Amino acid sequence: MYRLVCVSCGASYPPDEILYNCTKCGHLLAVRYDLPALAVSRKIWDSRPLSVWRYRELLPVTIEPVTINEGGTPLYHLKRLGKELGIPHLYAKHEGMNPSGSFKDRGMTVGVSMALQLKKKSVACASTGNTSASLAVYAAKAGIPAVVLLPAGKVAVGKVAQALMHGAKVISIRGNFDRALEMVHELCLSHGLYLLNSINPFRLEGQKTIGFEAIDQLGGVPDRFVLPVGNAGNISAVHKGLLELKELGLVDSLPMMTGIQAAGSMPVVRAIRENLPEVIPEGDPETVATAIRIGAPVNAEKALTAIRTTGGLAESVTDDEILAMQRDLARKEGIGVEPASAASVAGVKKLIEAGAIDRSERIVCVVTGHLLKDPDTVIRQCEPPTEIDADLPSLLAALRL
Ligand code: AN7
Repeated sequence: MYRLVCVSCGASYPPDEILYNCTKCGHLLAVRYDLPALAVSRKIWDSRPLSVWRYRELLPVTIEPVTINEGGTPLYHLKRLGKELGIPHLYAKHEGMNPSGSFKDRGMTVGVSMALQLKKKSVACASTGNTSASLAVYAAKAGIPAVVLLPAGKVAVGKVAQALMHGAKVISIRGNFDRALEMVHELCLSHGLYLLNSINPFRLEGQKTIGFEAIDQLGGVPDRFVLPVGNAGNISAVHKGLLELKELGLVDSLPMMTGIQAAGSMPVVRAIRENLPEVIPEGDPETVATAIRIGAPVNAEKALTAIRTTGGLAESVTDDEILAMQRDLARKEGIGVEPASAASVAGVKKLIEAGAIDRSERIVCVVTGHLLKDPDTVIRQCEPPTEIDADLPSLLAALRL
């Protein structure tokens, strides 16, 4: 029903081959379905609950999946923020509402299911945090061991807590995410662990369902999809899924794919701005949005194509802009997200103010992870609680009543 196809040279491999790169040219592989042969129908999808597995005909898993109800996340109409920005059709897809609190669960339900389908006995990843938390959760559900490599001192505490509590073997390396990914890749090739970073073509299949769900919830294709970009897996995955819907005749237009990066970590934005054929890695990325503190995004090639071919945009936002939007989402919309997630909406604000986006557009921002992932960054921005003696006069004084 599908093959693994090189995104660059088109070389094709059988579906059960355990490969992360094309053996001919070294580029990444993607799952290519024989779309006309699939029994996909809108009617069947509509009869199922909103979730990753609603779209199972467009997923590679044939066994009973490892699932804990991922996807089916809310799409919120940001009326108050939209009004402030003068954009009436601004939406946020809150991926922080997934089981482990980030969009990574969509990829991991598929990726860990594929690990079992391919008879792998253990799984591994490098991570800025959320991937490790999600992998730990799904490996626990599957009953197989997981190894996760984290950049020491640069992972938000909630994510480390999850990886530890769900039983992964957690290794902190004295190096950044990009180095951790190189190391875990080598480990997996030499020792047979199944690699579940976004170079794994199956994991990204799960993540493409963000786009499917948003279209189903909106009742149509938005003009623009805006995503925070780290390794650029998610923006590539959503684009791939939408191309499949178009080829199947289920949609007739594609949204403008728009990627937002942190100003201290913006190789994709640079490549778009300077019209480079490929990204130039940044050796020392830095941002408060540690989830997207990635200098050498492995999926950049696909992300550049997604942005360019859809007429999308790429923009960077400063840490201050990210944190200001994190507060705005929390206080004006009741939506609690981690800094990387606020980057998408902060990017829209910046692009609107620069006149780069038409105000009548229907815009879906993907907010990727939950506020509680990174409580330290939240606490640092807020006044501490007011501590008082346990009597009413003290309470009234504290409230200035
Ligand atoms: C909240 O966990 O890379 O562009 O190792 O956690 O697909 O990499 C996390 C990435 C955006 C960027 N928002 O997605 C990891 C990791 C949040 C994230 C991204 C991440 P990609």
